[in-house]
Amino acid sequence: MRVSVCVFILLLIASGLKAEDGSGLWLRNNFASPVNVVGSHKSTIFNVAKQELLNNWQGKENATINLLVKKDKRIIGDGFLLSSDKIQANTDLGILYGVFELLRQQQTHQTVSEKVYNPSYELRLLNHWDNLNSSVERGYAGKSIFWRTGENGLVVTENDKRIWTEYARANASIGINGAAINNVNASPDILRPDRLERVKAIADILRTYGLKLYISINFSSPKIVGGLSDSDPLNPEVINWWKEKVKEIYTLIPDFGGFLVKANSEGQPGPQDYGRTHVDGANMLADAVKPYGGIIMWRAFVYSSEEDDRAKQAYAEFVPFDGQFRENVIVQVKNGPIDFQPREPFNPLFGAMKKTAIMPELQITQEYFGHSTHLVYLAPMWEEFFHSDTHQEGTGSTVARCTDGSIFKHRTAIAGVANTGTDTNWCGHHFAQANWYAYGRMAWNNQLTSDQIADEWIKLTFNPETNVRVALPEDWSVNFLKPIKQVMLESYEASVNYMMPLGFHHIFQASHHYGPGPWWERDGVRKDWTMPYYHNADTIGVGFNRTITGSNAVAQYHEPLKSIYGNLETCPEEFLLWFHHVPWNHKMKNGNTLWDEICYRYDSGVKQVRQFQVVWDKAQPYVDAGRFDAVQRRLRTHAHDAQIWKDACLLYFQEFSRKPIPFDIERPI
Ligand code: GCW
Repeated sequence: MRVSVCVFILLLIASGLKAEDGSGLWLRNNFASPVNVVGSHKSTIFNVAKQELLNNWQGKENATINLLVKKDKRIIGDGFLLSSDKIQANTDLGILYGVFELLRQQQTHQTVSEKVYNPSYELRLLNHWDNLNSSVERGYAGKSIFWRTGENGLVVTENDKRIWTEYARANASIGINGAAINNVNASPDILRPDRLERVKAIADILRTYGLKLYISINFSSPKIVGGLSDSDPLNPEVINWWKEKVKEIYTLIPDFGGFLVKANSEGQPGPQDYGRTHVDGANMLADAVKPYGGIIMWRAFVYSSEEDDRAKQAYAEFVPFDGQFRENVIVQVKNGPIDFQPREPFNPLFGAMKKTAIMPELQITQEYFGHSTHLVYLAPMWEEFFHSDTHQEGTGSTVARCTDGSIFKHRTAIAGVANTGTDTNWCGHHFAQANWYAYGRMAWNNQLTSDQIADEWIKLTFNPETNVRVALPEDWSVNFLKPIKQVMLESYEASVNYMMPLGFHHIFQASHHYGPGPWWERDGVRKDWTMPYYHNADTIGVGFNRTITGSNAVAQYHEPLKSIYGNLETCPEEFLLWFHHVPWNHKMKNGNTLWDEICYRYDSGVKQVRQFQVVWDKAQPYVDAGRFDAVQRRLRTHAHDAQIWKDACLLYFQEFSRKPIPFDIERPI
């Protein structure tokens, strides 16, 4: 009996169940044609590249492909030159990336033409907010893939290795070359020898696909782990402790990437605890890792309740330090000045710190986008961010150009907060895989469009031809690809509409950040952790006055933005309530009053999600049952949540506007 169950399970696996459960991500090819691969180089990565080509070739049968590691000035870093019969790169990793690009073009039916592909950023990282007890902060896809609990939690199993290998492969396929594998709210325990052994085991596997390993550290480690009397960055004993610790790490992991640090932020310890500065803290660590080529990513996510406006603090604290950080320090800045909100203007630190390497931090995990329940494709938001013009070095100083080395010649890097976990499909929602994919693609090339990336991802992920070798239905492009891409492209704006249109921000229910909570406040809770702080609704109007008559956060933006944002008439409407406290009767560009416009925006968000349901239902013939049902179920909850957002926010704000809602509000049946 038991034997037959096993056989049955094996058969299921062999018959492609793996592809249907979503675990194959966008790497779902199940067959290959023969190909001759010419070229050799003694390295694991080179061999991995060769094997990938042999295992997945879908071009002409018995074609010949040359893999050539040879310096060429046109090729930068781990970039590559691709043509129909050759991949050339300066490094083995470049060859691997070239292989994946070639396979992608085959699987998406493109004609391969000769072209150089260079990365926008030198370092393209994932940040995992994984705790050592296996939970994941803001993780919605199961437990940590790196950390387990229990008596044998630190023992490296075959299953661990398999997951880490698949993880590394998926990342390499989209150009990601580094991972910080523990939460920025860091447990000091990561630096204890038994944990470092596990870190080494992970590094050994990630390396085979060209990923460097980084860890987040707790600034109080010298005191907590090392037993010193303090962790003052200017204390010679502390300096020495870090030096010794770094030596220990590099003995285990010679190509270790460096440290990610959240200091003096949300209660985390930091140099300010000892009257020192971010520069003192970051430079001390930078000196410790420097002999080994390591880097320090120092986060600028700082705010306190004493400030009149949380949005101003990072700029105020960091800009005065411009030019004082060591060359191997990179200041890591979230895309917006508050905190990964549905829509924020770019953080004014971008372009403003000219003598410091600045790296963007994006959030892939959907902390503020309905977790793993809502279907939200985030690439349009990132596209908007990259293209935002800071004007810092004249017109065209986009965030992309300020951070990718085009304007300022520093090290370049980018980080995305990962959405992976132990869920079979890695990300909880099948469409959340697209955000991991899109992040990697944009980190490689910050000029790719969200449209192109969605197109690629759908073809790779849902094309039945690449999954289980059935012929592509003739109407697939019209009836599946096109409408589903449309859903993805609209989904970001839809979620802004039903959650926080017109510049509203942080009106989430506290702590879990899932549903609405514009009313949320408690006695004794710091003000910037209550929600009316962000919307300031009263009988006159609503919104945060960040103009010269308010907090004057607009002054942190370079002209002409300062004036454009600062003036009610010129401020883009999507940021209206971000920068202004606006009267309910204010006339919008389309003639509606602000109040009516708020109502219509919320309503249109709900309608959009309901339309997504209609589109998905029609997609049924083109999707396997498992993934179809999973997405359909989630869309049902998504639509219901959108309606709750609309009703809750409108009924709440109506207490202040005292105006009728221009349509019937929905009530639970
Ligand atoms: O958005 C907030 C999150 C915290 C997170 C913090 C940060 C890791 O709610 O969970 O902590 O940002 O980015 O440090």
